[in-house]
Amino acid sequence: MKRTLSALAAIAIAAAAFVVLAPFAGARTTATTVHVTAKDTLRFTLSTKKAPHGKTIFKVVNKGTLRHDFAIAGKKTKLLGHNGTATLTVTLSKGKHPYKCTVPGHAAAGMKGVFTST
Ligand SMILES: [Cu+2]
Repeated sequence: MKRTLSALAAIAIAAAAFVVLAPFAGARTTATTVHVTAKDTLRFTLSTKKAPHGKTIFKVVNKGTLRHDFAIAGKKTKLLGHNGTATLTVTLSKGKHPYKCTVPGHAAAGMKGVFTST
């Protein structure tokens, strides 16, 4: 009888732990993909400028003829030529993260913005 009770208690504790910890485990493994288009108007178009914090995957395509890159959170893609693509995976903390093209003059001309991690 005593053994059955402790076994039941162990199951109850395990179930409770799962309920408490599962949402955190889910947040850690869920990644958001953001599609980024670079254009010669010296602007970026993002499929979304806001996502839950954590792993964020930026899939960048350069639709311009000038060369562009995409930099955020201390990481950047290689320089992309026309129709060039790159994937940049970053782990973003909660808050605002500025992004930009690092080609001289481009960010100053408007090739920049702010991505918000919620
Ligand atoms: Cu650029």
